[in-house]
Amino acid sequence: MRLLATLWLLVGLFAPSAFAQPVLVAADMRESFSLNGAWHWSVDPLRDGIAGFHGGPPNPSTQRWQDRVQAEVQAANPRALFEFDMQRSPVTHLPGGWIGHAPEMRYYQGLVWYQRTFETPLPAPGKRVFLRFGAADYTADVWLNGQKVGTHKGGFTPFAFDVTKLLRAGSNQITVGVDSARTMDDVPGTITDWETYGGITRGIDLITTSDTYVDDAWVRLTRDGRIAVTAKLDGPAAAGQRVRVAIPALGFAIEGITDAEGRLEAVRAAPRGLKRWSPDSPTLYDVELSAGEDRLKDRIGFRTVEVRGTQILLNGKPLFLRGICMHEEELGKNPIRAITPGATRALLGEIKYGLHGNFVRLAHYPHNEITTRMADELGLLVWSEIPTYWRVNWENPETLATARRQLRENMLRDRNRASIVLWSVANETPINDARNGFLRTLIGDVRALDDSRLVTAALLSKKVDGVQTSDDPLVTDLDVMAINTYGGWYSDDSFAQVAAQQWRLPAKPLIFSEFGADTLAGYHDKAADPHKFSEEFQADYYRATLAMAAKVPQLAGLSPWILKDFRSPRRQHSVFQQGYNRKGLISETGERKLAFEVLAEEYRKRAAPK
Ligand code: GCB
Repeated sequence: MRLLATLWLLVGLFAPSAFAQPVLVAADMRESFSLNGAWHWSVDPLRDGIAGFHGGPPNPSTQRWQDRVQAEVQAANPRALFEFDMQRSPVTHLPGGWIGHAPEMRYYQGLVWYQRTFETPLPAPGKRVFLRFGAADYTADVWLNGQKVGTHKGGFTPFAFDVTKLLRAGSNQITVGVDSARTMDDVPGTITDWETYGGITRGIDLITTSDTYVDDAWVRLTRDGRIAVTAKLDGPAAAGQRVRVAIPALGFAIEGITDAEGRLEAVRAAPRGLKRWSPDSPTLYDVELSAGEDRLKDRIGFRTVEVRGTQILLNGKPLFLRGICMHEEELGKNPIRAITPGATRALLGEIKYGLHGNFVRLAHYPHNEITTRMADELGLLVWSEIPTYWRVNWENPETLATARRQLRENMLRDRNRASIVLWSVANETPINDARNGFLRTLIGDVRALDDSRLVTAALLSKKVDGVQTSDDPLVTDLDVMAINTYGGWYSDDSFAQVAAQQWRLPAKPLIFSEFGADTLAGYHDKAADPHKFSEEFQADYYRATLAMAAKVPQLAGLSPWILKDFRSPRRQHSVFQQGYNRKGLISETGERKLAFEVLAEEYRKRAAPK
């Protein structure tokens, strides 16, 4: 059984067809041409653009991607029929979820077409051009000048296609069909406690590289104090190519020659002068990679993270994670998931400077790469997660393949981010054999792709003889156990009972990865026993839960739920929620609730030198 699982793991990870898409590591640091901005959009609720009404190919009058300039065809042939007109469809600004395109898109789940034209010179000889999307939720089909370039499933990870041969000098037309519909075979499945934001939610770029280029490069500090490089070139001269990785500020370089597959593994003692990255001193170095004609830069921090007994060690020293959870949603009245450096700085700044935090759990899926870069810069440790959330079809190998692909895309995008210390494979999943096997495969993938960080998953607990405990067999597979706990919110327990709650858990580092209470900012209840949804209730709930947590000996960190109120279609209390999960310590527009100060005070104390 174990042998079979290992074989399945190896086949899945290394079969060329399964992961043929380029990685384009540090894509945001490469020469690029942004396709963000004005795009035409058009809904297609019955998916006529994809298939005809008898099945088979779509009717020419309804398919949106044909390589024709509609106005020209109609000028030549007045009888030509088009039942759409992308070039005269409404215009929106991308990236951003379609919830912001028009009020009637609020609950739309289905197919939306996007189209724009752009002018570009032909790629110079010896150059390659990739069309890259930071993310599109959930399935994206992409055409360039009428040619299908590819498909991608999964709403939160990047994907790119080599379009060098499809570009034309002068005007080019790009068409994207984005379908937000999901089933329980997808990841996440159909039920989430957040707005999934259908659409093209992250940047769209044309990225130019040399013919042979560094597709993947991972540069890190090993636990035994060496700098290690794992690189993969792609292109005609990928094999036997000299690769050089230099850190000019340290006068340091590693060189090596790629093998027949274009891969390189190299390692060298770290230079004496290396300053380690930490939340208190988030030192980043310019790292330059060169291979043949290709040049790639990145900004990388170097640190180690490991577990000793019930402690998490950063750079060899025990560290308490003073964190909070966050969804990918900007502050403001009508968020559309359009993350900019300013938007993410505002949120991470509240954690770092408002709460005195050093840690953020990016729930429940990979966040924008702008955010993980900003965490590197500001000095915030990161928990990075894939959306294996609540329930998916554990028995379906395709579902597992989708989860594995998202995990891999996330990890390859972000392995160079010093801020990331934990990879999480799931949130609050039910214990059963199929799920255990599914998640163990993901844990195996994490370990195969990155032996320098820790693996976790947010788990549930249960009460046995009045004591909270976990019987989740997965705990033994994880480096750090994480538990979501809502006693006093989803139960009627008094605050005294919450504070007195005892835990019996294995001797491993524990993070209380969620606890929280819905609260409408500005709703006050000064009674001795305040009602739920009031600011006073939330503040008392935090006091009680923090008192409970402080008594758990293996506690290594906290990430309460959640920094900011966030859109969730499940939350329809007409007075208190109005389509928002209100467990934020700040409202959707950034007003701080009373509990903000309760947590800030706790973190101030925990941060103070002992
Ligand atoms: C949870 C989930 C989170 C929810 C939260 C809540 O346990 O992990 O996604 O939003 O509880 O508010 O109930």
